[in-house]
Amino acid sequence: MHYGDIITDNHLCSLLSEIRPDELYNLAAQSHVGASFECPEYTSLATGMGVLNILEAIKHFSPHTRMYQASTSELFGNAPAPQNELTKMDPQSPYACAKLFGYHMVKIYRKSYGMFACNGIAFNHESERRGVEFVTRKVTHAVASIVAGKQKELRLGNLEARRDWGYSPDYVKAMWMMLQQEKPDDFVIGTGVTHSILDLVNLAFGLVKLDPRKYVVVDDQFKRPADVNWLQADPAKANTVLGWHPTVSFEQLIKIMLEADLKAVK
Ligand code: G4F
Repeated sequence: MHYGDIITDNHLCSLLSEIRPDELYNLAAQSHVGASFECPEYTSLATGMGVLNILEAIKHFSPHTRMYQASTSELFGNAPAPQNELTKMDPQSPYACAKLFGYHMVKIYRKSYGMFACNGIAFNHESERRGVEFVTRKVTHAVASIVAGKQKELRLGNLEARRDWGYSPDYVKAMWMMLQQEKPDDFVIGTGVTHSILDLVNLAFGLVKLDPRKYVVVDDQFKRPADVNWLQADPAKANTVLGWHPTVSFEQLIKIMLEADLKAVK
C-alpha cells in the first residue's frame, strides 16, 4: 500500500518511477456532483488537474503503463438520451466540467504521445459499499433505518431526475476489459435502462411493504443549482467490441443494497 495525492504531482512521479505499474486505474476524484457546487476549486484540482498529473507522470516515468480514466455520464449533461460515444457533451456542474477536462486530456495524450489511455464513460454504478451521500444508498440505508425504528423520515431533493443505474462489480470488469484491448479507445458503460429517483424510492419502500408517501419529504437543501435530467446509456459499442454486458438489473441491485443495509442496521 502506498499513499499519495493526485494533486501533488511530485509525489505521483516518484511513485510511478518506483512502481512502474502495468495498469493504472484512476478512480480518484472529488466525485460528489452536488458538493462540486460548494467546492468548485478543489473539485477542479482533484477531478480535473489530477488526471493531467497522472498522464504526465506516466509519460515521463512509466510510459508502458496502460491507464484507465474514470470518465462519467455527467459529461453528457442534458444532451438527448440515449447517450453514446458520439453524443455532444454538455456538462452541467463544476464536477462534470472538471471531468470533461480530464476526458479530453486523455484523448490528447493518447493521440500526441501514443499512450495507452482509455476513457470509460461510466453511467451510475452502485453497490452495498456506496456512500450514504449518494442517492441509491441514502434511500436503502434510510429504509433499513426506518424498519429498525431508528429513522422517522427520508429527506430528498429532485425526485424527477432519471439515472441509468448498474452494479459496480460489472463496471470494474468493463474497466479491466478496456485495458486488455489491442488498441486504446473510449467506451460508454451502462445498462441502457433508466429510472427516476421516485421509481427508486417506490421500489425500495415496496420491498419492505412500506408506503413511501408516509416517510419521504422533499427538501430544497438537497436540490442542486443545476441538475442532469435524463441519463440513459447506449452501450452498443461496449457490447459489441468488448463483449461486455451488465449482469445485474436495477431491481436486483436495489434488493442487494437493501438486504445489506437491513442486515447492518439493527
Ligand atoms: O446519487 P447522486 O448523487 O449521483 P450523480 O449526481 O448522478 O453522480 C454519480 O454518478 C455519476 C455518473 O453518472 C458519477 F460521475 C458521480 O461521481 C456520482 O457517482 O444523484 C443522482 C440523482 C441526482 O439527480 C440528484 O439531484 O439523485 C438526485 N437526488 C435527489 N435527492 C439526490 C438526492 N442525490 C443525492 N446525492 N442526495 C439526495 O438527497
